Formats: sequence, C-alpha cells, structure tokens
Amino acid sequence: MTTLPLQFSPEVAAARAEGRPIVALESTIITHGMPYPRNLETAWQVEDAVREAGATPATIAVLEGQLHIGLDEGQLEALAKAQNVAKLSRADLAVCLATGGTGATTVAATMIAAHTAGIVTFATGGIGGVHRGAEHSFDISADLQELAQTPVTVVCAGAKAILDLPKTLEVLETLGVPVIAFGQDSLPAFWSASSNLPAPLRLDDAHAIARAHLTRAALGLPGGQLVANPIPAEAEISAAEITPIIEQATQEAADRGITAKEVTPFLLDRIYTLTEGRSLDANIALVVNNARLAAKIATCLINEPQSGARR
Ligand code: PSU
Ligand code: MN
Repeated sequence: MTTLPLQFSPEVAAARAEGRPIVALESTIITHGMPYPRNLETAWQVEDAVREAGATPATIAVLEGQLHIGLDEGQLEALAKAQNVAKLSRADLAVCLATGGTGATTVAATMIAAHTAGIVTFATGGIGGVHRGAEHSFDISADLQELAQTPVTVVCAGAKAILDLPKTLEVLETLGVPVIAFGQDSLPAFWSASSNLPAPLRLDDAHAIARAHLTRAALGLPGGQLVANPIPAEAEISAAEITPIIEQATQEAADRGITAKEVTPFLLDRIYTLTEGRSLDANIALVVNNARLAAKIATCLINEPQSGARR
C-alpha cells in the first residue's frame, strides 16, 4: 500500500510538532459557496477566529494533485479567485489526487483529509443533507455517510432550509450520527438560530462535546459527531423572510433541471442574489462563530485526561 504524502503548511506543521490544537476548515465554501472577493475575506476571518481562540487553522484543498493541510496566503487567494475548480466529495478525491487535479473539498472530503492528517475537529457553515424532493431525485449528500464513518467532530450552524430538515435528521439517526445542539433545545437552522424541530441531543459546553467525542471512540463506535451551533442573534435572518426566497430558488433549480453537484452551489448563489447579499453576511457571521467553538473543542480534546486515544 502506498501512503499519501500530505502537504502541511508551516503553521500546521509547527502546531503538530508541538501538540497544539488544530481546526480543519473546508474549501468548497470558498470556491462554490461564496463570490469573490468576500469568499477570500471570509476565509481569512475564519482562520483568524480560530487563531484568536487559541488553535491553528488548517484549510484543506487539493492543489495540482497534492493534498494540502493548511494553505498559505497565496494559495488561499489563488483558490478564491480560481474559476471552474472541481468540487470534491468522497467519490472524487482519489481521482483528483491521482490525476494531478485541483479541487476544493466538501465536508465529506475535508473529514477524510482531516482524519488522514490526525485532526479531529472541523468547523464549517452548513453541511449537505437530504434535499427537498429527495424521494424523487435521490439527492442525499455524501456528507451524511461520512459523518457515520469518519471520527471527526464537525461544527456547523445546522442545515440550510434548502434541505429537507426532518428527512436529514431521520437519515442521521439511522446512520447513528449524534446531532448535538449547542446550548439550546431546538435544532439551529443556519440563518435562524432555531427551527421548529427539537434537536436530538443538547450539550452546553465544549468540554462535554470533547468528552462525548472521546467516549464514542472508547466504545469503538465509528463515525463522528455533528454539533449544531446557533447563529448569533444579531446576524439572524427571519424564517418569514428567507422561506419564500428558498422556495423560489428551489423551484428555479427544478425548472432548469439542475442536478447532482450543481444543486447546492446553484441554490446558494440564487439565495445570495435574491437577498441582495444579506444571506452572505449571515453566513460569514455563523462560520466565524463556529470556528471559535471548534477551537475550544479542539483545545479541550488535547487537554482531556483520557485523551490517550486522541488525535
Ligand atoms: N451547505 C452550505 N454551504 C456550503 C455547502 C453546503 O450551507 O458551502 C457545501 C459544503 O462544502 C458541503 C457541500 O459539504 O456543499 C455539500 O454538497 P452536496 O450537497 O453536493 O453534497
Ligand atoms: Mn447532492
């Protein structure tokens, strides 16, 4: 078996050598989730939020066939500006690496890369899930299967209402993925702090989330945990405002026959335009908030007494 060479940024390599906490960050949010230049500003802001909270950010991407764990400023900028970058999930990662391609990693592919690099905590905005109409399209993100099999704790702000949230929760339950609301009883719904769905689990501090991660490993259970961290109140967009916009965007996607990997980027772009950019302000605020919580969890994981099995 060949081992895969990993390209660690100097900052991440130093953190590894010194046993300091590291937070993985995905890159599809940069290339397919937000327009330039705000995608780049957001990537910097999120990395800084991780640093200010005492951990090291590791933005993950494939550049010319190399799996990068941590990007320097120039690499991040090139990725944020690049057109037609591949969107890599579990199914595409190996082909991209083997053929010398360049691509941004989704939640699923970032989890695989993080795990390969020994990183167990990951912050993002929203995960992929069961799309509306999945009973016809079968469109269910590979992110859900990944959470079931790769031992990484993923901090998100819940799932977007572009997805079918009840079905997404059902699939996660079937797959045995803990869905943990942070500090509240209801499931956060991305642009809104609360949905009308109760969260399956609730934890109120980073220590408890770290302990649950380690306990899962001690039980020999595969897979990770999904932490749903509510958007800060001042950045929320009300459900009344966003719901008709999501419905319009979803209808347009159906009318235009958008399928597979294009669905999520198409919806995000339409919602951005239809909210005149406000969806993006909210998105940025919640990713930064998630980066801070992930940094705390990563720090607790390093410091837990039972961390023998840790990273
Ligand atoms: N949801 C968001 N923003 C995003 C994504 C999802 O609110 O940027 C991205 C993430 O990278 C996620 C991917 O892993 O889309 C899911 O794509 P798909 O539904 O094609 O699996
Ligand atoms: Mn899909």
